[in-house]
Amino acid sequence: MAKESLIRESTVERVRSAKNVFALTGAGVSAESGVPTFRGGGGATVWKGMPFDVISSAQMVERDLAAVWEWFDYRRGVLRELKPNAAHTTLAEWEEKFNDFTLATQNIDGLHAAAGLKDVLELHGTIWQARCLACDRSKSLRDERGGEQPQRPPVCGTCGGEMRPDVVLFGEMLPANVLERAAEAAERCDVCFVIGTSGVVYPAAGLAEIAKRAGAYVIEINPERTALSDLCDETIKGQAGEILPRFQI
Ligand code: BV8
Ligand code: ZN
Repeated sequence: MAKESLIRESTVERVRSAKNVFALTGAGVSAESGVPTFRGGGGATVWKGMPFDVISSAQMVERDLAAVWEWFDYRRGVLRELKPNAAHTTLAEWEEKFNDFTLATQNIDGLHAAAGLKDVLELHGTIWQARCLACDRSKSLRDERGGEQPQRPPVCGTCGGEMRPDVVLFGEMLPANVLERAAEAAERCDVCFVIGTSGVVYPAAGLAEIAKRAGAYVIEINPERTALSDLCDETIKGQAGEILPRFQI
């Protein structure tokens, strides 16, 4: 049994008495569901020789949309069988327990919603939708069965245009309304959790800075130190799925 991470009683009390809680999550919150992270564990994800921030970039959509679809179809295939873990389910329970709980995720895997979280701020979009390059309409990819080879790139049912993954790629703006709501929640929270993120991708990582500047107590949950660790009031070293349920909110 891995050594239990220490959670200070004073921290548990502080969280239990918090009115407004904001949580920023990254790939690490899905790690215990079997979703590979991007950077942790000593190596960045590479796809067909391209680092993921090259294949997951705006210019790749122009340069090679078919390769972008191959990359996201591969990841959807991995995700299709995976389930939320205790971190996702605990955070979904917290939505009912705090009078003001907002969660913003950098993840595109849909696992927070699958765990029952009703209002998920998906800062980087979702792997489960396609969006038309011509008219911006989106459509769900949920009904595509694994194993089939659906048409790629998908064709927009409205205008016949080519569609792309409905995901925010490197070099692209985040959905303004989503980022705004996340920033407002970070601004007003008493406690900010930073869970399972290496804290290198902006503007998402900047949400922890907003919370800190606004006077929140910032708690990081991560087995490793990150780019945000110095900013946090404390880092609880360990796995999110093991630590979060122990707050017993
Ligand atoms: C933007 C969707 C304005 C795609 C993602 C040059 C040109 C343009 C922009 C930039 C540029 N240089 C820098 C930038 C800004 C860039 C950026 O921040 N780059 C970084 C790398 C330096 N940002 C952008 O481009 C953003 N847009 O700036 O727009 C603009 C517009 C035009 C021109 C200029 C500026 C858009 C960023 C969004 C990119 N899309 N995802 C996809 O998924 O393929 S980001 C991608 O990284 C994922 O969303 C991922 O979630 C995210 C961040 O990674 P993490 O979530 O932190 O995951 P990571 O693997 O890194 O870490 C996991 C952590 O979990 C580790 O710490 C590990 O220890 C921990 N862990 C492991 N197991 C557990 C655990 N923790 C807890 N429990 C466990 N069990
Ligand atoms: Zn269209």
